[in-house]
Amino acid sequence: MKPEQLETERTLILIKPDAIQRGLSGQILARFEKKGLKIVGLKMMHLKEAILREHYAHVVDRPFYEELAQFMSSSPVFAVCLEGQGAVDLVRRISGTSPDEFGTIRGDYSVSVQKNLVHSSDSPETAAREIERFFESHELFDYRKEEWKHVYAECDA
Ligand code: IDP
Ligand code: MG
Repeated sequence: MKPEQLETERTLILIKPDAIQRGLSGQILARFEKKGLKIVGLKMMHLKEAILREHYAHVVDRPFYEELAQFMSSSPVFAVCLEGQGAVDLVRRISGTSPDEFGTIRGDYSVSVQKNLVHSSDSPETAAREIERFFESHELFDYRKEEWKHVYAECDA
């Protein structure tokens, strides 16, 4: 399978402050890398109020929002853009949605509904908006991932 023949998509993760404080960022990133996803953008950012209000607009009126905003701005995060076939759904499933979902990042390393280590985009439309929110176009890299010929088969195209 030639990497350029694949139809891939991009998604966004945030490795949250609790993951960095707990020394788990490498292990978290490794889970996505080991599944064959390509890192096309990666940066450390200290999130401030404006970007958090935009990113968490869907929960801004919830009672936990202030605590969430404090947590997410308490120390830096890693914003990472990942690419692969069906990447949005795949990355969301590797991340998990609750601390009870063993075998996922949240299930294996977290116990909190808030301090849950990793954000991942929940649909292709959200992913496109979130990638634009966290990355300038020149911060995203188009390159050939040689490993992909060992990751995908022709019948997967
Ligand atoms: P998601 O991260 O699984 O997509 P969302 O519902 O989009 O979950 O919520 C965004 C973030 O808000 C969660 O990742 C978590 O950190 C926090 N959060 C969600 N629900 C609660 C809650 O009930 N209490 C406290 N924090 C919450
Ligand atoms: Mg969400």
